[in-house]
Amino acid sequence: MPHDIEIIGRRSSHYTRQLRLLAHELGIDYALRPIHDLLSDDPAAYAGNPALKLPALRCGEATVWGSMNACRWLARQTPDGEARVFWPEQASSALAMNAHELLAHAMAVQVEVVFHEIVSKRAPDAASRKRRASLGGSLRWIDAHWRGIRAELPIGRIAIFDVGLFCLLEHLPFRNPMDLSAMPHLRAFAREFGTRASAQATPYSFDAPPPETLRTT
Ligand SMILES: N[C@@H](CCC(=O)N[C@@H](CS)C(=O)NCC(=O)O)C(=O)O
Repeated sequence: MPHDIEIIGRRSSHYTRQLRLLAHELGIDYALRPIHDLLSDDPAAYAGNPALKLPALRCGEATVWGSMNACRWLARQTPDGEARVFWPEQASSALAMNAHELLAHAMAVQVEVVFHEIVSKRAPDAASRKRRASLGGSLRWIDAHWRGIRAELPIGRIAIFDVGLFCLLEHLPFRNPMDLSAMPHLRAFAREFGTRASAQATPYSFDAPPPETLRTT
């Protein structure tokens, strides 16, 4: 590996897991540097990202913000890494493009649901109902079009779609339990993908606080 690689993120984050999981799939070593204070408004806490978002990837002199940029940069660290991955922009039919759009949206709306409802404990309102309807609707659409979507994902390559979908589906019971009983394809997919070594090496957990916050004096 040409550089030491550091992922700056959180073990409880589905976007961070996407990146970690891809690193495991590609056999790339990395160190995880946890971001402890999600409410910090100092970009330095997020590897310099002024959007105050995670994850980021540090690789030699380069720091890359955003999970998709980071996945691509990571894949470039091995000779055939980029070619082994099926990237969202390689989806060519309307069905496959729409599936990627809905997954990207569902991952983003999950952050908002967790932030507003679980972390901030805000009372439900019209906006929170719409967020939930949009998350559920996106997942139901993916489940309903499952066979068509699968038919367009190449066998033998690591589809970012699969990596992201798995990270989202496992994030639901971890942070935002939802009834998926009417989505049999998604449940079966999560079960099967969860047997992969990369999935088992990256379980969700909350990062321990930094040592100074453990001091009692
Ligand atoms: N487009 C970004 C979105 C990342 C994102 O929303 N990350 C969440 C954690 S899973 C985050 O930064 N949450 C903190 C916040 O929104 O304040 C990416 O793909 O990396």
